[in-house]
Amino acid sequence: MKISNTLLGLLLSAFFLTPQGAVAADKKTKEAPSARKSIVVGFSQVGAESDWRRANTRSMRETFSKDNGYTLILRDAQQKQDKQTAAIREFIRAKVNYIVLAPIAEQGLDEALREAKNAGIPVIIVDRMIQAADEDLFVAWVGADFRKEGDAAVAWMEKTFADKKDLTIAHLQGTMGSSAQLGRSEGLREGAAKNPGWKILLSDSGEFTQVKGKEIMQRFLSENRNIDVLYCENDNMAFGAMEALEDARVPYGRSGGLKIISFDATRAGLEQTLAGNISYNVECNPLHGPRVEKIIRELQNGGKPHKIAYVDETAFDAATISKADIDARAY
Ligand code: GZL
Repeated sequence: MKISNTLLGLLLSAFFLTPQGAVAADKKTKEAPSARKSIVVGFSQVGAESDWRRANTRSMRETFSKDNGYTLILRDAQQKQDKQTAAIREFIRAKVNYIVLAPIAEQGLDEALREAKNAGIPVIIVDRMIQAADEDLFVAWVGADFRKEGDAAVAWMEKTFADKKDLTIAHLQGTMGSSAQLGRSEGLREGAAKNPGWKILLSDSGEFTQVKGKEIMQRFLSENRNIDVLYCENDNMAFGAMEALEDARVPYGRSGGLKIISFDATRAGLEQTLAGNISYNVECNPLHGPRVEKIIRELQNGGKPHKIAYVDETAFDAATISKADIDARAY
């Protein structure tokens, strides 16, 4: 009995061929990994303004990979908050399973986060904090204790300048209103209040970028060259400040003169610390990917993750850092 091609085609598609023509995994073989329903994560990232930020993005991309069972939708806000609001709304429309947010500033996202909550999408905050009107607008936060970072820098200043009655400080701040800037600046302000001889003569924001850090340092130097300490709220602004100091032939670091304190302890920042150009560098760990994944796994299993989780951090002194310290670093 001759079976027509059409009938044969119908028989095959009924039993073996999926509509796309791929052979369906039969019941006996393990489910094909790519067929396992991947968890869709929408990640709104601050930008790409610094080495720290790029290391943070790398950590998230490496963790939320296809091979690990995820689909990552990453949106770079280019340090503009309205882009973060738009990204959160895009994720809601896309019905992602989780929203991860690295907020630019502490205020201004409540409305979008409330929409995410009403859509039933859990929000995890990483890195900087938000001052949400309603604590339930996010399920968990993981990041650094920025005030503690500032206190570590102040403790080093108190030890290093114990015999210096008067101390002139220039303060290069990060993005105003970000938790990193608020905490690190508060640490310095409290330190100056405890040490009457400390004077914060110059202060302005370099937006955590190298270009702006150089520009602000140039302005500082045009106003006052008698600076003992530059308290710089991240490595990239410190790199810009060093360019300005070199252009102005102002000595700094091991060669005497101005001492630079920095934050982040990125690889490039630690190389400058090893060289003695940065005198003290306070770590701010960017490897949040695995920590966020642990929170998602807990939620997937019906668990209740800690609302607030601080990362462990250390600091590096130019007087004691070694090449081995840098080689041992994961970023
Ligand atoms: C700190 C992070 C800051 C870094 C900067 O957790 O928010 O933003 O210190 C980065 O390098 O731009």
